[in-house]
Amino acid sequence: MPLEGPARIVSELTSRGYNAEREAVTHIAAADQPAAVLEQVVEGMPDDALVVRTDHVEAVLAAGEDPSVSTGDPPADQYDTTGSVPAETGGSVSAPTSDSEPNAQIERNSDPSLRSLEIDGDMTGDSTGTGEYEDFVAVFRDRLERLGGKLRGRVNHRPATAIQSMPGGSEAGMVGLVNDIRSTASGHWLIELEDATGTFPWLVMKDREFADMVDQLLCDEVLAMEGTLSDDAGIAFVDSMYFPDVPRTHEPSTADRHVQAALISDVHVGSQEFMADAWDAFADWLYTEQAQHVEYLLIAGDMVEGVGVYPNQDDELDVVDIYEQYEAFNERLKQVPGDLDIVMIPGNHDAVRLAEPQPGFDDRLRDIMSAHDPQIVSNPSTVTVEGVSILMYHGVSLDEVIAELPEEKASYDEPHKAMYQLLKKRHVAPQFGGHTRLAPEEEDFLVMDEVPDIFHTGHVHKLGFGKYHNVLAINSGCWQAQTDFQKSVNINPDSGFAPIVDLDTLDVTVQKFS
Ligand code: D5M
Ligand code: FE
Ligand code: ZN
Repeated sequence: MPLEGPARIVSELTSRGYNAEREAVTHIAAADQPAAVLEQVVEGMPDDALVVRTDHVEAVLAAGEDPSVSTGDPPADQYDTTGSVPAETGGSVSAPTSDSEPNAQIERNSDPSLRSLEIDGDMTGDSTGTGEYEDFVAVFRDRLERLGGKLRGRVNHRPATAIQSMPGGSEAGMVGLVNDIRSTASGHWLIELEDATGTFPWLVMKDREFADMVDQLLCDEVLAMEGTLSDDAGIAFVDSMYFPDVPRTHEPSTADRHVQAALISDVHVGSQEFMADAWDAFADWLYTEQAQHVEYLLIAGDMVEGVGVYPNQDDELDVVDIYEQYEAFNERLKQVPGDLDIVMIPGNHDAVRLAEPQPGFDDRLRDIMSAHDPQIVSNPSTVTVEGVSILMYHGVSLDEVIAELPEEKASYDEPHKAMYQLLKKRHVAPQFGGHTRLAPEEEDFLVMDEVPDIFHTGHVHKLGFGKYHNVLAINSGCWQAQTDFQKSVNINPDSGFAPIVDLDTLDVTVQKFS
C-alpha cells in the first residue's frame, strides 16, 4: 500500500501522534520511498517532540545516501491496523476522514471510580433579576452584606449615618462600597464609602504609606476604613484600609493521588484565526503517555467566535451561523479522549446573555455540544475536583482591572497579577458600568464567598500563572491567532498553549502546541 501524496502522509503521522510542518510533508512525499522515509523519521523523532519538522526529514534523507542505511521497501502490511494503530479505531488508517476520531497512542487506564467532581454556584436556571432599579439595590446590598461580613470583625465600624453625627476628632470605622474616588486640588484622595444607611467621605493623605493603595481601588468594591474625623466632622482622615482578601494562612486542598487537569479557554471555533493545527496537536497529545494523568478538561469560555460580538467581526468569520459554530466546536470536542471529565462555562463570545453572571448554555446548545457529555455551568462557577476547588470565570473584568490599575499591579503580559487583585477584592468583577455588564440578581453570584484553591480565567488571550496567598491563579491563553483588532491595539495573544495542573501538588506545566 503506497503512501500517496501529502494528505495521506499527514494522516499517517497524525495517527502516530505527530503533527508535521508542511515542508516536512512535501519532502517525504517527494522521496523515492516515502513509506520508508516516514518510518525512519518517526523512529528517529525525539521523545518529547510533537511536530515533525523539515530538519527531521532532511536528516533521514541525508542518512539515506549512506549505503549502510537501509531504505528498502517496508513490508506490505506496514500501514495496516496491526501495531501502531489501536484496534478500537476499527480499521485501516488508509482511509482517514477529517471527522474520524484520533487514534489512541496508549491505553488510558484511568479508573473512573477514583474521580469526583462537584459544582457550586451554578446559577443556571436561578436567574430572578428583571433589570429593575430595585434589583440593582438588592444585588449591591447582598455584596456589601457578604463581603462586609469578612471585614466587620477587623474594624470597629459604624453605619454612615452614625459617623455623620459624631463630633470632630472622633475615631471612626466604616465598612462600605467604594462609591467614588477623586483626587483633591492638593493631591490627596477622597474616597466616598457607601453602606445601607448613606455615604461618608474618607480622605487619604498623599504622603501616607497606603496612598499607593488608592491606585488599586475600583468603584463598587467593598472595603473597610478606620480614621479620625476632621475638626468640623465633615470628613475622616484614613489611618488604615482593609480589603476582604484571602488570608495569608490559606492552605489549599490537594488531591489524594497524582491526577491532572488541563485548563484552557478561548477556543474561538468559527473564527478564521482558530488554530486548528494547534488544537489537533493538543487533542493528539492527550492520547499520549505524557498525558495519561490528565483526567479533567476545564474550558473557561469563548468556545466559539460567535456573531456580532465586535464591530466588523463578520469579516473574520470562517463559519457564519452560530449553531454551525457550535456544531464545529463539538467536532473539536470529539477529538479529545472520551474518558476526560469536561466542565465548561460561557464567555462573552458565546450565545448566552452578555451580562454576568452568565447562565450555562440553553438546551439547544447543550444538545449540540454533547460530545463526551460535558458539565455545562454558569460563568462564574466553582468546580471541586477530587477536593480541589477551582473557581472558573471567563474574565471580562480583567480588561477593566488592567485598564484601571498601574502596570506593575495588572497588565496583559502578567494576567495572573490582575487575577490577584480580584482575589484580594474577593469578587470576580467588582466594577460595574464599564466593560463588565452586570445582570442584577437577588444574590451577588460574583462574590467569592469561599477562597478557591485554584482561580481559572481566560478572555485576555494571555497565558500567565502564579500564586497569591497560596491560591493558584491561571489565565489560560487561547486557540486563536492574532485578530486584526488585536493587531491594531498591539495585543500579542498566547495561542496554542495548555496549562496542565497537578491536582496533588498544584504545580503547573505548560504544553505548547503551536
Ligand atoms: O477578548 C480577547 C481580548 O482582546 C480581550 O482582552 C478583549 C480584547 N478585544 C478583542 N477584540 C476587541 C474589540 N473589538 N474591542 C475591544 N476589545 C477587544 P475576546 O473576548 O476573545 O474578544
Ligand atoms: Fe476570547
Ligand atoms: Zn472573551
